[in-house]
Amino acid sequence: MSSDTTAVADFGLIGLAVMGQNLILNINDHGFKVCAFNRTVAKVDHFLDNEAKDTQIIGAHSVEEFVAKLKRPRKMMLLVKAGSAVDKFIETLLPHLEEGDIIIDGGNSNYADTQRRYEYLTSKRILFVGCGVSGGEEGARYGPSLMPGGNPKAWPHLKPIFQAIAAKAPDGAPCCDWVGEGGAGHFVKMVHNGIEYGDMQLISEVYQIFRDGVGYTNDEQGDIFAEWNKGVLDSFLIEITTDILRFKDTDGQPLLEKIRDAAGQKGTGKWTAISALDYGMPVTLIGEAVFARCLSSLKDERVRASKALAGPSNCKFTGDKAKLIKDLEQAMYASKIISYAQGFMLMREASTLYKWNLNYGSIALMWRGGCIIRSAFLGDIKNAFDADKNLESLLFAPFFQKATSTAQDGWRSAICTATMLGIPVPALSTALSFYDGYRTARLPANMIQAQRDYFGAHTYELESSPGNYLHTNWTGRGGNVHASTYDA
Ligand code: NBP
Repeated sequence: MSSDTTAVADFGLIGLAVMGQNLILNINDHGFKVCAFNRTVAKVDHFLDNEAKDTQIIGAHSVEEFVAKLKRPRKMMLLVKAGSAVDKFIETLLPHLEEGDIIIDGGNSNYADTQRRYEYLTSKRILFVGCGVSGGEEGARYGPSLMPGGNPKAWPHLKPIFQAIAAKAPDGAPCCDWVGEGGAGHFVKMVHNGIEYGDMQLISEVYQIFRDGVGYTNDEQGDIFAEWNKGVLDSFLIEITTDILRFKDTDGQPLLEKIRDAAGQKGTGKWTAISALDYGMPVTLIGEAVFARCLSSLKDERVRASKALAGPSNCKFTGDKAKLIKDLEQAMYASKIISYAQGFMLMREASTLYKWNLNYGSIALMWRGGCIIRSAFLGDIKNAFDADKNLESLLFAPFFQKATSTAQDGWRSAICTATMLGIPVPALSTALSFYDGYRTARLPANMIQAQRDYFGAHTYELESSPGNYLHTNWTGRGGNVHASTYDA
């Protein structure tokens, strides 16, 4: 290995596990000199002698040596376990850094931690960037989707490296652009993961209708998904679903059918749902997708319930199969539109609260390649934000207005079919309920307000005088004193 101790490296990376090693090799491939460091220092030499052999990658055996090897302003990324390891490394690095140096956290950190670290490091005159990295090991090696946010002064220094190593969308555009300030990068990555939960749940619901309702074989379903991948649903997840449906175990039987139906989760879908509740945004589809995983993991209880609880007498589909396939394609497409619209609503709310100045068109562009939710459809979202930067909701974009309007008959029909067959479709149906709720000028919330005022004197507003809170003594008993008005 090189013993050079002068500042020669364009970029430093700390964390030599799967993500770090692959990202370093990717950066090296693009002509940048990288210096590697790791808590367990022996891994540095192992990496240099093996995976990084015959590259221009260099290593360091201490934080001091690592910092000394970086060109100014120093650019260093942490790819270590999310949580206290990030804070620990920041504290270890700080005494060796100078004003204007850049620390990037590329791990799966919670955006609130990123916001906190951004504020702390800004006070120390260090430029902090929280960067969502999507695409797993393969993405890190050959092109991830990168979602950097934090101190915008860092971006001009990072842009040439990040855009070189990022995945490229089909039109060649890099799947990396500046997301916004503070914790924006990790927030956007979190919403990306939540949307991924939603897309996966939608596909799973359609698979169950095909399997249990229609009785299609896995190969027959594989053919339908392959066909869908040529249309509006064209995406990585539809593509891998086709492969999964067609995949045979060593005995020639579909492997999929042998897999236990209890879904795991690592938490980013849950974080998205929690922040949706925190910010009062109706991100219902991701919420249902998280709960559907929770329900799936109650496997033993469900098996008992399957024997105790009755379903409909007819649970086999006997209608027009070709029409059902078309309806389900439209139902999935329209539900996806709702899910993305909800995700962008959540980002807009957080952006307003934290003053992140989120760049919505770029976010759609960043998701077009290198990540799990990559799809042709994201190009349409990008176009919608290009046409109107201040788009209130994706559903107001003429393209998506038309798409949901065209899809709605099939969407409604598919949900009716599933409901009559007793097949659960939480994501498909919550999307439709949201659509109907969103396009309803007068919802029944007046009843809720009246009830709240009746039992708790919580007050209500009249349509004729919004902002003016009134209390009625509904029963003639009790007094006219009302509770303070508040929004929960
Ligand atoms: P891991 O998440 O498994 O973390 C391993 C690294 O963290 C090693 O360098 C390890 O050092 C270091 N580390 C740990 Br563990 N505890 C530490 C501590 N207390 N102080 C300092 N260093 C510590 O690695 P990964 O799977 O490569 O992921 C890296 C980051 O990227 C994570 O935040 C992860 O969530 C995120 N991410 C992962 C993927 C993926 O597909 N794996 C995708 C996107 C993002 P050691 O060698 O000394 O133990």
